[in-house]
Amino acid sequence: MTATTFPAGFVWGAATAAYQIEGAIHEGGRGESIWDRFSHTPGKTRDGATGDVACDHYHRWEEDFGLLTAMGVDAYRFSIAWPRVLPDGRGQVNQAGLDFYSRQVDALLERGITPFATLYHWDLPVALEDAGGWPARATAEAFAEYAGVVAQALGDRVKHWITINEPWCVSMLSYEGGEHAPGRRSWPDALAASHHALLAHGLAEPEIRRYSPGAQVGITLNFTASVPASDSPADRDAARAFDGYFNRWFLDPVYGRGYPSDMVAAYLGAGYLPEGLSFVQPGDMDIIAAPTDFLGVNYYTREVMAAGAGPGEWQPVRLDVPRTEMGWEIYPEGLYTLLLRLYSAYDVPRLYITENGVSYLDGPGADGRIHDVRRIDYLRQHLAACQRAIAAGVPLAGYFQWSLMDNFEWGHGYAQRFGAVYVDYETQRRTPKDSFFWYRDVIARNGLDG
Ligand code: IFM
Repeated sequence: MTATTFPAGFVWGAATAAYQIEGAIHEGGRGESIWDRFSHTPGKTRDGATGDVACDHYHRWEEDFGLLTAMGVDAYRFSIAWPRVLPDGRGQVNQAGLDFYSRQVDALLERGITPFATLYHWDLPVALEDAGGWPARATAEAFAEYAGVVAQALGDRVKHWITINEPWCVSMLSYEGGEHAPGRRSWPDALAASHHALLAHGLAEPEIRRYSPGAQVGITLNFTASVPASDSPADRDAARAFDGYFNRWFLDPVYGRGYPSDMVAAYLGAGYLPEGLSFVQPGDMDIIAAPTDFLGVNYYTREVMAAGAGPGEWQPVRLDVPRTEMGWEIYPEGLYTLLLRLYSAYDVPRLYITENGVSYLDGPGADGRIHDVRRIDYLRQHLAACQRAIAAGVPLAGYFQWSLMDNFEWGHGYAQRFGAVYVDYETQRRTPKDSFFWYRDVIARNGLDG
């Protein structure tokens, strides 16, 4: 490995998620998901956007796989829509749904592309939400059944599995922040949901291993670097509390440390745990901490934190710095320090960046091309951070660019564009952006330019 190349065998990939690209919500026997209901509720998404059609990937996946081949990726990270497989969340299996993914897996393997399957990227069947959703323990148990069904169907060919994508979003953003489906606003619900999302991961793992011998199984967490606004003890405490809320609350249990005691105390003090940790049953923490083969890391940005109104509270500080279309600061150093921390403090045996990328709205210019130079710059800086981390000994095994193509960005609808491929939603025409070709060249040379 030179200063600009990556280790031999480094896995280069691109990522998507079912609800963000598939569309065809009423086809192939698919059931309703919480995102169907949420996006169809007035006022929940920008311009009332829904995933009804999205990128129409359900019908165009072969064309989209052609893009993967043109990009030259080693691997493709996609998610399986739970309501396509089990329209009511549990019970009756929809064979057409399984077949849809089975065909895709075969097609990927024929192209020499390794499938990385995510089992949950937020499209919970509504029947399960109506029965209590993630705050209910039964949802974790249902997830384990679902994982077994999918692993039984695909586990002979899929050997890389991600159980849950971003449990912080599954719980905090969805059950307390109200910004994501199902849009609830309750701390007790969010904290119970966080436990059950982690438990779901732990319960699913043996199911996957049973039907997918030799598979690598992991979970994907999203991390936001938390940096104090000043060196004052109060600001440092605030940054530590935000880190506890966003990062450690999920990371620590997966790596056998249980829920961080400072955060348990803070949540108890704030009245967010009226019944304490009553949702934690004997044995749960061992199930959650069962050894995984890798950790999936999603990283985009940092938050700068100052002391909030009360002890352990934080207040984000908005620095006057360049930001992406999402309003997120570009902070590649945070990826480097995160990777080092995961390796040195948590002893993570293998890491994949399962998402990293950026939204900019660049569209076709007069020459018909999309000169998204800012995306190239963002990706280059973050890949350089990866490279530094690898040089420092971090066992980073791969990188998945988010996202293969522009898609439904949740509450932001279609007003954000994270893709390496531009999607014209009127015509569904796909146009690779300059960053697509740049990334293709990085992959081909297994390294950065210069
Ligand atoms: O689009 C999302 C993705 O679904 C989960 N991680 C963050 C991305 C950008 O917001």
